[in-house]
Amino acid sequence: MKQQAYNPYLPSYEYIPDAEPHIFGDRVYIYGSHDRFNGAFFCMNDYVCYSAPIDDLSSWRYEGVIWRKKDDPSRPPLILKQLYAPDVVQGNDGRFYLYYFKGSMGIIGVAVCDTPAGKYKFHGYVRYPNGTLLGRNHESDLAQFDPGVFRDDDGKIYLYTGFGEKKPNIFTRFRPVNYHGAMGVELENDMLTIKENTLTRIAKTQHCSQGTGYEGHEFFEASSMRKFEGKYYFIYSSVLGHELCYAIGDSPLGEFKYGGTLVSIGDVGLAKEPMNYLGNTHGSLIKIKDDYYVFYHRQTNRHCHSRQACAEKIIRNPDGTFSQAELTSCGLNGGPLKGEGKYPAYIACHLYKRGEPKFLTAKIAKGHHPYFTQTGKDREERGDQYVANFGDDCVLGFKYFDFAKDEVEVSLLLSGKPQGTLRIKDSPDGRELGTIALHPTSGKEAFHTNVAIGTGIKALYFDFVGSGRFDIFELEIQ
Ligand code: FUB
Repeated sequence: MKQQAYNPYLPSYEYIPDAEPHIFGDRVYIYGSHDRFNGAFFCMNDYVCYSAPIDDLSSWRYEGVIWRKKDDPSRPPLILKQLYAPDVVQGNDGRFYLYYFKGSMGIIGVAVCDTPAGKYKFHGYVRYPNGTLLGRNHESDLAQFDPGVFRDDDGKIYLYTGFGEKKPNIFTRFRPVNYHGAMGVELENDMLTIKENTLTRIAKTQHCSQGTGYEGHEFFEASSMRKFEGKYYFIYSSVLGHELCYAIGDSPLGEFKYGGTLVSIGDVGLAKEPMNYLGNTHGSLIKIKDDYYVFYHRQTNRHCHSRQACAEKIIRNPDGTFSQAELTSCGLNGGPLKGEGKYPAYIACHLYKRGEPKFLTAKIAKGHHPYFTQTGKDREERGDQYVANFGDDCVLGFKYFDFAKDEVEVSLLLSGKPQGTLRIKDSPDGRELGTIALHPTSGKEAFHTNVAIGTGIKALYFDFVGSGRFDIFELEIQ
């Protein structure tokens, strides 16, 4: 029997941001960067891959390490070894090509493999027809970053990259300084050489957006291309960081018009205040069977180096536009979770302290803010992620459950020093369904009450009024 699928959809010890989903055969594969839990920088681990059958998106299989930092022949120093967001495309020779950004050199590396998730081998660097590497023309090149690759129905292969930085900083000083747009090129069949005269600017950055429709949501990073029903969708992370946006066009290098926001990791645009702590996000769109999904990453652990892969169903409208997807706990499940059973607290889709700034900053890291974390060090087993540091005016939300009974018992497993009242609601500021008096615990303790929830598809929210901080491990509905 199929299990239920949650957000994040991979094991809770897995920190994979920037995941690009692709269907090869009858499986969906994700290719992302690989954060180290509690790492000092982004992307400190080697690339790993996961895949799931397209008819069971709850069953993700670990495919192992597909590319290591040391597999690239150049040897950058220290942090410049990080492997940032990659992408994979199947070439016309049937092989699979992995594109990654060589941060230290500002260039794009390519590795190749006979299967979607085997051990990739170094293939070369993307270059102009005269042999100059893309990104090494410091005067004329656009800044390179986050390669996205796309194979059109006619077999032509395209590469998209770019960075919308305002001005050079310590991390960009090795790269070209032209931040005036994302760019696209067509590649030759060798998957490395740029076809003569195909370099085109795609989405607008803050440097060139006035009067274009991109204002306020200009391109920043995370280029990705998809095609649905003859329309081309350029997906990117905007200057706001916390959202994925799209631009729409009629050809792979054609003019792209701003389309809208696909998802925000704080539901900004849908909610009256950010419903999570915000940092960057990156991902893409995919159609799996009859449904469209947006893949993205969330932030955990009070800083931006422990990001996790999530996905939501998204509506493509008859006119080809997409409506912004809301954050849920049940993204790939195909519908709400059962309104009974035990659920880990880390599948909450909203977690924040009311009325406080929600950008991940040093203040958040030190302050009295709730967050997702795990015990111990980065590892590839024994996930035990939980909600830490919950307290007065903090909010924890799960969406959605399908309740079959009018009345259910709701129980939270927690530990810590709460002294006050936990309120159960159907939305962050909605109807109060019940309350539970909390007291300090010695170890983990379950607190429960009956609530008249009513049958149907509902959200469950918890907030706390009182003193003391506590950790939350599990939600149980009976
Ligand atoms: O994961 C490292 C960087 O953060 C990616 O390359 C960007 O797109 C952002 O997600």
